Amino acid sequence: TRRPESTMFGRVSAFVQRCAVSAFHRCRMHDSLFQVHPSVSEALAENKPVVALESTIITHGMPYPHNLSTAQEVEAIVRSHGATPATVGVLQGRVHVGLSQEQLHFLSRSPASLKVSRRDVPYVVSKGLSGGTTVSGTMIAAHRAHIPVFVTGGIGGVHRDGENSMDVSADLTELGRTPIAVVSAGVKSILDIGRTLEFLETQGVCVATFGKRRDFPAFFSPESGFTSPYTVADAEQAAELIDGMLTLGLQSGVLLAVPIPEEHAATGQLIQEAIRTAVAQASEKGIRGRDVTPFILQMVSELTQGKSLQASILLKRLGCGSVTPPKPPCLLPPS
Ligand code: PSU
Ligand code: MN
Repeated sequence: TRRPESTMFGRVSAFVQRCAVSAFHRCRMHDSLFQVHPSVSEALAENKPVVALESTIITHGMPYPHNLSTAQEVEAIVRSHGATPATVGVLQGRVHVGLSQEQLHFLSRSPASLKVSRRDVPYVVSKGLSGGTTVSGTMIAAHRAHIPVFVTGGIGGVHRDGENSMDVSADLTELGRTPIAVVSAGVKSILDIGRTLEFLETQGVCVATFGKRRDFPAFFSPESGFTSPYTVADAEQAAELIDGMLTLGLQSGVLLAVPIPEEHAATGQLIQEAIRTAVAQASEKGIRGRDVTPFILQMVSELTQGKSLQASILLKRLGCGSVTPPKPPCLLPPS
């Protein structure tokens, strides 16, 4: 008779068994792989509002020190509204929900940070690496910490030509499988917004624009040429929508799209046009790969500088106003 290990099935099952035993011991050893900051757990225990925040913007969206000051500024805004910020990130293999000042500093200066989406979680954790969580990575951690609301800038979407490349952000599938309300300024117009909305429908994501307008916003612009299936007039209606998602036990999320405020719309338009020009110029000049982002940044900065002081201030705040190309890439061009 053949020993079980000599058959293919035997070898596979022995391997799986070893993995399971090892994973079990690792789990017991590393209860601390998932860390919730005391300020966050206290707020949650007292039923106080908590807002989750992502960190890819810190690690891959802006250069230091703009990334740090922006992260601190956003946390301060959350606090000024009486809520507790919970910035999510992975530090040396541990998933953190809520970061201390030291941890924010660490993440904003850590050059080896990875961009952590759902698929990256097992790797960064097992290797003890650090990274900024994308919308999908942040949703996973927020859900595990029982935080239902998460605020970000722009979410990922279906890329242009995505019907061929299949470059569809994991943010969209995450919204389809995790009951979190993601509040964002919509989807950047460099993406295929029409297909993004179609895909969100397929995934069962409830999309609503906040305010009076039905338009689905495009980050820099209050309109994208597409409409949201729904609108919520105010915070109370938004809360009712989230309540509906949670009490019915839906396993899918909500996307609340908040358009750029009226007073910034003109500036946003200016930046968007500059981006469009820069992207066209880059492809015309045959600029490729890692040179694309610095080229676009430089050109957007030049194009907007003279035209509007407000635009350059906004760009500076986004970390894109510097003439020396920042590295890692800023959040303006395609990620
Ligand atoms: N879109 C933006 N700015 C960003 C991102 C997207 O306008 O910074 C970041 C977010 O963290 C988002 C991620 O979750 O990129 C999506 O990346 P990908 O397309 O590779 O899924
Ligand atoms: Mn992608």
